Amino acid sequence: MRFSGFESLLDKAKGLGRAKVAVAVAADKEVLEAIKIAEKEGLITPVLVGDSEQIKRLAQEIGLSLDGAELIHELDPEVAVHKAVDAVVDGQAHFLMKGQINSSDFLRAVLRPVRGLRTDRLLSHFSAFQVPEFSRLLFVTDGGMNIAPNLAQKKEILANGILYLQGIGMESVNVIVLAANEVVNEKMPVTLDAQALTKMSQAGEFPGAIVEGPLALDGAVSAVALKHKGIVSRINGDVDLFLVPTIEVGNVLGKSMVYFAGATMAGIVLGAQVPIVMTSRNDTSRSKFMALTMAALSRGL
Ligand code: COD
Repeated sequence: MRFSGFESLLDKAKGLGRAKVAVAVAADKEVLEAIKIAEKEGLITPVLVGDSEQIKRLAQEIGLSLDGAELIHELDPEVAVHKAVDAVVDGQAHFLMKGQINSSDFLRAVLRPVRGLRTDRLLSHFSAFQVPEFSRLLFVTDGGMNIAPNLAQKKEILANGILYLQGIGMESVNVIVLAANEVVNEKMPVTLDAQALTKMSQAGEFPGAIVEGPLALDGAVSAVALKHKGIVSRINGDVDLFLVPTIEVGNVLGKSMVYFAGATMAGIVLGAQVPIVMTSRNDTSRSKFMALTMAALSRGL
């Protein structure tokens, strides 16, 4: 099963009932607009942590009712993130969302050694893209958390992504380990890692997924490109998930889809005790709402 677009994720998430989401540094119009839509769709009730006067003013401006919401007043953004993590750890909220705060500061609070949200898994960023003219959602990992993962970390990042996609209903996942070309070359260490991951996949280490690489972007999405290059690929242009070599590649790939191709992006963090919504501060309210939907869907995985 494949997801044709975000609406199909939303349909699935609606069946799960409401969850409480703690929003770290919530005084932001796009964040609150996303909360408003998610609340209306029956997905969430919010715990809004931040400058409560500003939150109330913005809520009034966009017509968000705060009747069912909890407000935790905190003016200092760094302290607000910790209070939002506290709310999750203390069972006041089922998951966490990043608001108007820098990603690294947000993630450091998530990873704090005492009363943090770590597990025995590596945490990794995972994003979904709805690209106009594309018949299915595309997924990218990790363009937001792990900076330059080594082979063992790439394996964990991949496992997180595959587990998520299988958990939300995709029985088989086509993964391309992205590189600049298809030839394994020791001067390009990314290609060596890609080859190693492909071998692991062939040995059955990623059940329910086909992992192939190294492959360049064109061969990942186009059977015509593969034919021109004379490359045989089991995935044959039908990629679901891109494993990128570094955070920069993931970030540029994602933002290219958004800015050059008009895609909508939604990002979450996997591998923590609870789902975490982590979108870019520049993302639209629709992006943030879709990320909330993705996180809501992953409850219980
Ligand atoms: N999963 C689990 N534990 C982790 C992870 C992870 N992905 N990363 C670090 N840890 C643990 C380490 O094992 C260690 O115990 C502790 O956390 C601190 O590790 P450091 O010293 O490597 O971590 P930091 O605090 O310097 O950096 C961790 C960040 C996640 C903050 C850092 O990697 C980062 O800034 N990533 C990029 C975020 C970003 O800018 N994204 C932009 C796109 S929106």
